[in-house]
Amino acid sequence: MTTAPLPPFPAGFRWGVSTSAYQIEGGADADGRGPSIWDTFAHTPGRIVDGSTGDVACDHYHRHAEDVALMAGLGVSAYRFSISWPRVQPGGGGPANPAGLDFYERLVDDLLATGIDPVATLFHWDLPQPLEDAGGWLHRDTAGRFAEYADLVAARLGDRVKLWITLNEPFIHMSLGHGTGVHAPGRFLLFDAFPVAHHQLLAHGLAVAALRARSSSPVAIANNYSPVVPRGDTDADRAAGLAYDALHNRLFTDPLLGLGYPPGIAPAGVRDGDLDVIAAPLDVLGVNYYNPTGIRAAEEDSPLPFELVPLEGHPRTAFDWPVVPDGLRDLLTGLKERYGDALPPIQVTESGCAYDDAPDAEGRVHDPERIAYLDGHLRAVREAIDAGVDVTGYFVWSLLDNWEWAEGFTKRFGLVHVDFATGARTPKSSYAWYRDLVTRR
Ligand code: PNW
Repeated sequence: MTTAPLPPFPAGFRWGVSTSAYQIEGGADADGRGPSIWDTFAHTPGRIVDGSTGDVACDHYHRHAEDVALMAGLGVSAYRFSISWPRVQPGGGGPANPAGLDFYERLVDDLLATGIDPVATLFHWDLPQPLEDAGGWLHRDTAGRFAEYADLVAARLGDRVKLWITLNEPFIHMSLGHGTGVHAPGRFLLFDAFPVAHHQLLAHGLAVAALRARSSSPVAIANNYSPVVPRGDTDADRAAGLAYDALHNRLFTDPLLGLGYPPGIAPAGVRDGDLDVIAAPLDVLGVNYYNPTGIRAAEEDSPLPFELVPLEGHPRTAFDWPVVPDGLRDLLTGLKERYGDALPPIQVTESGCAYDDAPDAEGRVHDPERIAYLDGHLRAVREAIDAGVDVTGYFVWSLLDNWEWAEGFTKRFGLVHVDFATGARTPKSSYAWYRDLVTRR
């Protein structure tokens, strides 16, 4: 690497790494955990490209001490993990399973003892299966169940978690989980999936109130954003770009920040008062960014009003996602432009890339592409800060290679390589790079 050192970041900037429960924990039947929609989905033949499941994943449930030690070695100031709802409430309701909360309490206490801020996401897509059987996110009652679960978690950990994140990427959970069926629960509803947006947002708002009643720590939501690059220059292409932007980038954020649903998108089932619940003040906006999206008008016979087009002229990751660091800068400055003073401070809660990393003959894992990716995206964050956007943290997705949803074990996002046959962890060269960056600050 011959690039210049990264410019300084503001004092107190939070440097972190992210993971999620189903992707790393394993321990699927341990200590009273119940099934989630991802257990059901992964065990359904044909859903996961390599036929794998998260039954064992990185076995973090049994190796969390080793993983906290890896973070200590990395020198990060924060760790974003998610709490598995079906560990805490195996049936999706009722009293807590104490053993489930015990696990997260040990993790949180280990982190604090190591000087790492625990950042807990309450829902990273692993809905308890009994709630899905009762209608899942298509059913309004699921929002209330989520607030009860948030209350149970905050009653135990409210004094120690340093930042709460209610939901992870409600857009991806709606679109891939319920629109196109690529993710659990595997529903193919296309635009009939909109109630899933409203009920997740309602769940978020009710959970904000539940968390504030038990904890003085700040509260956030982590949204996925993808700046739209219009492709084609007809009016129909431009209209398609705006329609996709409203869907991906504004459907959740507009109501969260008090603007209501974008015109033309009105989920059925919105009741009086719901928008006030949803617009509960946020302390932090979590931004997950991977890549922009090329959009043009769809063919006449398409069920969708837009078509996604691959963006040419960029390096690509093993996911075939284009590497576009400037997209992150434009996203951050665009959020500031659109929402102005209503925009809370931002933390980039996920940023990272998949490459086909493998140990060399000496057992070392070299991932210069990941170093270049992170370097570029951090420069983009720095540029956004210079342009007046209040960005207060950055979390690399991910600490570990892990179980990448429908892609199973085929996509490696970690700073640490994991041999999925043995569970052995090997820090990659990007781990050393991020450590040097973080510890110099
Ligand atoms: C996010 N897309 O998911 C999730 O929060 C992580 O759990 C996941 O491992 C990570 O990004 C990498 O995929 C996404 O198709 C899944 O645009 C799909 C998309 C975006 C984000």
